[in-house]
Amino acid sequence: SLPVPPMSIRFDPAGGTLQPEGPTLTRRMSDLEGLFRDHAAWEQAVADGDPVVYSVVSSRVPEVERELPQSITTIQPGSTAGELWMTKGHQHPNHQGEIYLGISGHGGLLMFNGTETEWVDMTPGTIGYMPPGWAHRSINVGDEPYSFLAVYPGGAGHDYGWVLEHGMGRRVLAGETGVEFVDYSAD
Ligand code: M6P
Ligand code: ZN
Repeated sequence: SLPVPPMSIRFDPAGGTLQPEGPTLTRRMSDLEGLFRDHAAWEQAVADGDPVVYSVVSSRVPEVERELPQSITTIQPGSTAGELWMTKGHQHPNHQGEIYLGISGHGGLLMFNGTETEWVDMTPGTIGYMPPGWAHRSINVGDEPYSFLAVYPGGAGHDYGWVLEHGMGRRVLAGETGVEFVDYSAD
């Protein structure tokens, strides 16, 4: 990838785009295999139109060592068998930190270091900090799309296998009066 010059990057909330724009990723329900507690409900959701769960628009800053890429993720509101819609979640292979900034909607940042879990409630203006070694997943806990900015080291990488193997410590469910947490050990 080519180096980029110093620049200003604009986010257009209405269009959900960055200018100048970089790569865009769309994750549908079928891309979240093995992540929801209720496998049959997940399969049914895939069969029922395979909805878009979230999208990630990135700037042109490349994901390479010493660069500082950014992206904006928008998670749609929804739940599958009571489990709120979420990102896949990942660990950074070389344990590097990352920050998120809430832009719109209401979400949460679930972090897991293999032993402990942490939850950061994310509203517009909240900066969530992920220390090195904490896997992270974002969840939409509201009834409108939840968008946040991510800024991360270009060499951080995405280890999705770690989450499939270790889980995220807790699951985030839509309860009667708000968000409810259950341990993965309850699966
Ligand atoms: C944030 C950042 C990205 C990540 C995206 C979606 O924007 O952390 O690096 O790719 O969220 O999360 P995931 O990769 O877990 O699907
Ligand atoms: Zn990350």
